[in-house]
Amino acid sequence: MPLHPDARYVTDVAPSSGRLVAPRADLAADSAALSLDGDWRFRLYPGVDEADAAASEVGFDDSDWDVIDVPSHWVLRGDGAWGRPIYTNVNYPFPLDPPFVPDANPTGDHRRRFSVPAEWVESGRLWLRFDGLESIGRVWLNGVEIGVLRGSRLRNELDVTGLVRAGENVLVVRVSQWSAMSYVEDQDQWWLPGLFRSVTLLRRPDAGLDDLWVQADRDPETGVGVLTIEVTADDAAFPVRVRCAELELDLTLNHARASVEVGVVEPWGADVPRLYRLDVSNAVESVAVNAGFRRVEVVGDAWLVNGRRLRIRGVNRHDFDPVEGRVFDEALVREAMLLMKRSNLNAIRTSHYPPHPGLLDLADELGFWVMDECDIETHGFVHVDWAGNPSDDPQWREVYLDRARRMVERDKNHPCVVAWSLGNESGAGENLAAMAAWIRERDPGRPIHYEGDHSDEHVDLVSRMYAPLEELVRLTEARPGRPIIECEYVHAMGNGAGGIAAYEALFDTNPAFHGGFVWEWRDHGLLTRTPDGTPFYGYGGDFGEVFHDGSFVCDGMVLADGTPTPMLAEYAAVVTPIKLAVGDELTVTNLRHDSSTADLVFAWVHEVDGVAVARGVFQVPAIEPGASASVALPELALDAEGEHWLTVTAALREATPWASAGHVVSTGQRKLAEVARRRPTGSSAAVAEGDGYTLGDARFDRRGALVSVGGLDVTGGGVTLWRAPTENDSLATMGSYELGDPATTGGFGVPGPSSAERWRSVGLDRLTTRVLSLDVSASGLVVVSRLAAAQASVYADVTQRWSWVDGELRLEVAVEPSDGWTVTWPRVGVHLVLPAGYEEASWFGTGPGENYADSRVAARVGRFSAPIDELTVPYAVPQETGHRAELRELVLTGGGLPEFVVTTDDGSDGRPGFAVARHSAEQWAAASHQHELSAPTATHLYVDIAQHGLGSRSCGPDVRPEAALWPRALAGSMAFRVV
Ligand code: IPT
Repeated sequence: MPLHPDARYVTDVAPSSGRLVAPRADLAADSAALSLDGDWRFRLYPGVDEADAAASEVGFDDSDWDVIDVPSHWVLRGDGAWGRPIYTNVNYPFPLDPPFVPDANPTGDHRRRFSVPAEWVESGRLWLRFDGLESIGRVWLNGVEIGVLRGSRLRNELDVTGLVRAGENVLVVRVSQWSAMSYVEDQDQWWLPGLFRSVTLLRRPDAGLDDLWVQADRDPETGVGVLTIEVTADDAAFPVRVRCAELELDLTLNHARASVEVGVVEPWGADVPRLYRLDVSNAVESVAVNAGFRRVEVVGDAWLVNGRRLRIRGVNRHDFDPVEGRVFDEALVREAMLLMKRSNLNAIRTSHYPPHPGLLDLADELGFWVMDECDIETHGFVHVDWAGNPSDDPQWREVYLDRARRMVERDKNHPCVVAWSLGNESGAGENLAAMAAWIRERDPGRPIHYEGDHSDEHVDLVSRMYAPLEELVRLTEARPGRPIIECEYVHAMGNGAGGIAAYEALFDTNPAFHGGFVWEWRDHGLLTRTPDGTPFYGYGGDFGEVFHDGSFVCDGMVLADGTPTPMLAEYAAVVTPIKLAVGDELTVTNLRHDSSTADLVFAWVHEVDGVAVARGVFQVPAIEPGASASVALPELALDAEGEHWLTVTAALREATPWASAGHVVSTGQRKLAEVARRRPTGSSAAVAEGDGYTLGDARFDRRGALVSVGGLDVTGGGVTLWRAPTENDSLATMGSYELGDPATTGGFGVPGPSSAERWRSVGLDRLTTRVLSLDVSASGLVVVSRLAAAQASVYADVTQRWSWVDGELRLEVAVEPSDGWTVTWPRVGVHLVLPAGYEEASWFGTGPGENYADSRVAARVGRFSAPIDELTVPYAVPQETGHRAELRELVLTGGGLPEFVVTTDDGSDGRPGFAVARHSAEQWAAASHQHELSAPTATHLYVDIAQHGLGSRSCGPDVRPEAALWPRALAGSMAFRVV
């Protein structure tokens, strides 16, 4: 049965309708407002047709309805009684049949009574504001229908003057999950219906300051500021006074618009977010505006702010919380933004809709370049080659234009907004072109961005996502004289992304590159429970969805619970604007936008084998943005035995609003010398004993596998080539270097099986061992074995030379692949199984975080210690984690167990790295959530001679050739000791 005529509005292709107020700026006014947040009566219907027509009537009895708090998403309340969240990425979770949506269209009636004081209705106007509701709302006030609201992440205001009564009023909002608008809101995120942003009744005085636009320009040459103020209000609203004590400004406007020169001003920028507070007032209302003086321009291939090219060290950010969904919490968001600042991030793309306005207030205050993106995405049409795409269908033109208007008008006063983005992944078309034209006309002061149309005709910034290096280089030729950015890159899903430093190095080669925005800030795991009550962060499929996109919603630099992943530290180290080159001297380069290095202390420490022996501070002159300076290294004594390292840090001299004094902005390191140690000689003989062999204090079984060391159960010791695939190993959305020649494929390679699929196809996850020979001699035990998988003709031969020297068990390993391998190897590692119970690890090697061949910038050489549980990262999907390259010495302690010590040698293939974990690669690979891992029964130690890089192939380029582990002869040596 088709929709009842009364319910057909849900499939109308139209902007909001009803008693709408023209879109206007988000203003901090002193006029009264009544928050309607809090408890509302709530009833959920299976479809819009089933909604109770009488519910809109004033006298309707809702006393038996449920209660819901606003703002909220009803699917995140009610313990499943009100439905569950659904996750899809590109796909629509309903048939592609625009503008229609399924009959099963969860529809929630929200009812609230509120009282207003009598004087509110006696004079002036009353406006009802909705900051966000998903995806469509029909609204009645005191039984009168006042509007149909569309545009989930955009503000709507309705003029309800004359409808509000003194005393009790009844507001009813009927929100449906699906509507025609869902076709243009196909962002990669949870579908979360509800009244998820505030509802407010505003008392608007007659002749109030309805809309204001303050443009604060600053001449980059002279520093002179010009304020242009535009007031949209009744004639009776004038004169309007604009005051700013700091600027000694007191201006009276008698008409809508005025410009005034205010002398030399300090610029607003992401490094130094200098705001001037303006008071704009008239007889009835006063509004506070934070003005930031800056000029944004695109000149040739330069995207300039205040005359300097921007370098975007950015991140894509969604409004997201694992409990509340898209409901905004100022304190939590501030905390996250402080962490961004401490991680050297200076820019945010508000993927993929205008954020809660509070985000922009924080960005103004703390200093972030913001790309404000409109609430438009039609990605699912890509599956039908964009046939019927709303972006190019005249029927949708007004919807697109309306959204552009509502974004620009709401957010126009924010100095942080330095670009408007038309939306995301919506193909190409006339409606996008019309949006660009409207925005350009309305606000020529900010460039326009949109990635989805690679003709780049309607935009000021040439933008790509996940483009590999080669594609970016090609773009500089294809789009000469234009600024280039990556609006999404280095996909932070699971363990990765690797290869960040290669982008940074490329960006340094050509000024047309303005940097990029990481995809993305945070995993969108939603807090839920297993049937037996274990809490966990769920992803697609964990909420009973029949059709979903799995863990692709967990791809952030911080986990769902807010814990930073190692990628955040890696990104911070790669993009730091303070470059420290420690060579024969220290060279400091300042790539900040607008502050010198005067706020930094440059300290050094000299360590021998990771132990500090001397410290000092460099006298570095204040370096201006874009400049460098060099100073001499300290004179140091380098005769002690061991490795001599000089580590330099640039740290904050004083606390800032985002970090405490001493916060490290950049680190540089150099090995100064290595004075060789004397090595003990003289080894014990191996002897056959019982069912196996004895070598010093070590025992082996009859096939030469380790059984114990110094009386401690230490088993295995064989070579493994397998790692639990990362999501970059197991997903292959965008092609692979393994298959494609970068020169002919633009660098993406051609689509092909993922690394994990290839690895499994040759049985790397199920290798078997056959001992080829076992030599027992006076110098030890030599075991040669062959690793191969069922039905495979390729193999690897492993030679293990065990010896007992000076109280420790030494192992030299050599691995030799057969001919015919066509896949990379995940790792070449020695796997030892120790008793469960070890608690702590301390090591001399690289750290503090995990690091791989293509993610090693944040790692430094030194001594570190950590609880074993913190050596691995609980990614949403269990996967390879915890590798730290170039180990020298590792000590495991705790659990009442004897100390277990591992040392390595620096050989022809470098020093092995290590990982210690509660679970094995096989156990990780078999689980799809952390809570599926069984209780630990062992401590797993991997000493890796090599590991494959990480890459970014879950969405982007594969591991680059220089970090790929192709089968080759490899060797390493290590020693084990029980104390
Ligand atoms: C790109 C999307 O813009 C973003 O929303 C997110 O889905 C990201 O990828 C992956 O996590 S689209 C991709 C198919 C290039």
